[in-house]
Amino acid sequence: MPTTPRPTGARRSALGALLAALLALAGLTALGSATPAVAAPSGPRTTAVNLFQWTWTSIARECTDTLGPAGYGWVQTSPPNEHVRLAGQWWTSYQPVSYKIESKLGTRAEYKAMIDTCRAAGVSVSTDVVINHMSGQTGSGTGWAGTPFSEESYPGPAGGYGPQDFHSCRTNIASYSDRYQVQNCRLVGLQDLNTGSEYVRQEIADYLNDLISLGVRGFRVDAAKHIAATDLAAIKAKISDQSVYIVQEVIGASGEPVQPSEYTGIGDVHEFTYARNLKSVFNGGSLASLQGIATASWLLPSDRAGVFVDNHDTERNGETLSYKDGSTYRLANVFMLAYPYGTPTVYSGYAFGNNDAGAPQQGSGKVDDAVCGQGTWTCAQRWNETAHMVGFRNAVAGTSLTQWWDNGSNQIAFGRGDRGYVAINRAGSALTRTFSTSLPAGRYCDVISGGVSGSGCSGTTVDVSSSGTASFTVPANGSVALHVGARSGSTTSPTTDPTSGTGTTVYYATTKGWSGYRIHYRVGNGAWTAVPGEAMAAACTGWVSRQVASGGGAVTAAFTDGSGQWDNNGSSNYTLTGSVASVKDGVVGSTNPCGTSTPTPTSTPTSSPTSSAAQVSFGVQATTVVGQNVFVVGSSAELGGWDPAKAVALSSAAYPVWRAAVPLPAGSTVQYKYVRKDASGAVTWESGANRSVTVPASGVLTVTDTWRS
Ligand SMILES: [Ca+2]
Repeated sequence: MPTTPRPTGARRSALGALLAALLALAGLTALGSATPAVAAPSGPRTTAVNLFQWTWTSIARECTDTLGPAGYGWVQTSPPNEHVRLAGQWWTSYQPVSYKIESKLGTRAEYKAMIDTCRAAGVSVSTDVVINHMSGQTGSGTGWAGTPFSEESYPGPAGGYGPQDFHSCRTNIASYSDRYQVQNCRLVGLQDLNTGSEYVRQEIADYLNDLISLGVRGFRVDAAKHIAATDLAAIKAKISDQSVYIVQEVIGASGEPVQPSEYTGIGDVHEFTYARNLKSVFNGGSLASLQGIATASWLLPSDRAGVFVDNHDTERNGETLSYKDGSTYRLANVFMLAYPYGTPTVYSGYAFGNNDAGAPQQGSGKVDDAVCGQGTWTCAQRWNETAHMVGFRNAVAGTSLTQWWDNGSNQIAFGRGDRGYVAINRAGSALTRTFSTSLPAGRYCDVISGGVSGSGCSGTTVDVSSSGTASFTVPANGSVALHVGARSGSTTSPTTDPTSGTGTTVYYATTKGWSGYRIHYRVGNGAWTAVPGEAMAAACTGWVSRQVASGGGAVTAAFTDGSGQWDNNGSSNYTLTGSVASVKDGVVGSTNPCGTSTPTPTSTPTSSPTSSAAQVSFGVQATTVVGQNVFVVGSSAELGGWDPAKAVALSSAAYPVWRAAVPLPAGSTVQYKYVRKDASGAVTWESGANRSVTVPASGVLTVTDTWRS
């Protein structure tokens, strides 16, 4: 039985070896410049979080409570299939016994429920898949789900493997300079599948397709370096949905024959050199050296690099920073999420002393549900340095590096277009200066010390002048991050362009009872949205809606729950035109089903006030540009409790008045304000004091306000 069953590839920490690795890679990346079409995470939500050894039930809850609201696009789970039954160690997850989805982390039903819950929260699920090998056990045993096995004999439940399905080399990899050994011999005792075999390739593809059928949208391929790239490409070709996101564990190291660049035609590749460099720089190097790394010749191209500060292997072998590095680790996460390079994965596991120690678990080996604030779970995904920086990354998506500043050493600052600005201070004393930003003038909330709270900030407030300058203090070993999605109540005037506010507000009836609703569409002959399309928001009872920037063109659309169920009008799709379109039970209409006329005074009230559905119809006159939408947010739960992510979408059917009716507790008084969101999700609050309204005892109260710039 291996005591260290995971590869470390390069076990080098000396700076000299690191530099040698960088130089070696410099000559190799040119070979990897061919970039065939490979699916990348769609939309601005591109950041993943690896909830290592979290149970499926825990992940589902975290998607709803934290990941979705924070703006994470993906959650990567630990391997979900049957593994060896040993109590204690985490790495049993990496010793497969069968492809039955049943593990110490939960059942198949729980995995499916987790996927559905996460997707309803806007978070796609990526699965860590172990397909290079089976277990490292040489005796006979019984797997977690009851499947019997012995060395090179894994009978099923379906298909299964016998000795003919394993590579003939039965010794351990002894030399990483020998390509044959790396890809055909045993990785620390793990029985190596013959991935050159058509039968084995199909067995693996069947497993991946089973996961896709449950709603999985991405794969992290474990030990990909130990599978020949040609074998992995052949397996990928058998996948039922070629749009799934793939990121591969190929640990780059100096002088080795197998290099990450061989795998970029299949999907993204985890960029270990980047993570090692972050450790070197943040632990005594110079942060100023990070300025140009987005195009560094010794790193993979940005659009092929899966980047991370640490993962479950490197936090144990010391190759990278980890939670044990405290504020330094947090600063490295801020940098990764602020800087425009690669597709990031935030890592979150549990505190450990012994490298083999598993997550908190029961005597049977079944892992306990993770609860933040209890036990050893780090819950790093909830830190402001991660969760709020995911919001930053979403807000600045698509922008370039601007306004780089450094002190020649360990204090740096930079902007992302005119949408964000960050300052990182890896020095032992505070940094106070006037920074030059490209941000619009206004009052911003530092999202590291806090964030937007009501009409103000819960942490530090920073004013940006009309010339873009901002004077503030960055704490010792700390950071400050500002972005246009986190501005305080008084902001500059929103951009207005009344002539371009032509869109189509699409309503869809919720008669299907789906857990979530998305619209997948294109305008005219333009490009389709990335599958599964864009989320629709609750509009009024029985309806969801989304404004499509149609510019007056016809919209071709289908609707989905985001988890495999579709309404595509019997394969004909729906054609939607005009400023308002509704779809209910296959019928297209052109009126706003949530429309609220001025209420007629009820002449004969007969219903009991206690059972009445009192509503306030919130309306605000606001001019917008294409892609912007207007929401109402307020003090009550129905109005999102001041959380812009939970604000109620208003309809533009009567543009320039945006309106929606919201059921509220009869007779209560609520405070509210209007916010705009642009296409990237950036939030702008209207200025001034909170508004207030007293909900009637019954019926609908209509208010019509004017946006305060
Ligand atoms: Ca292999």
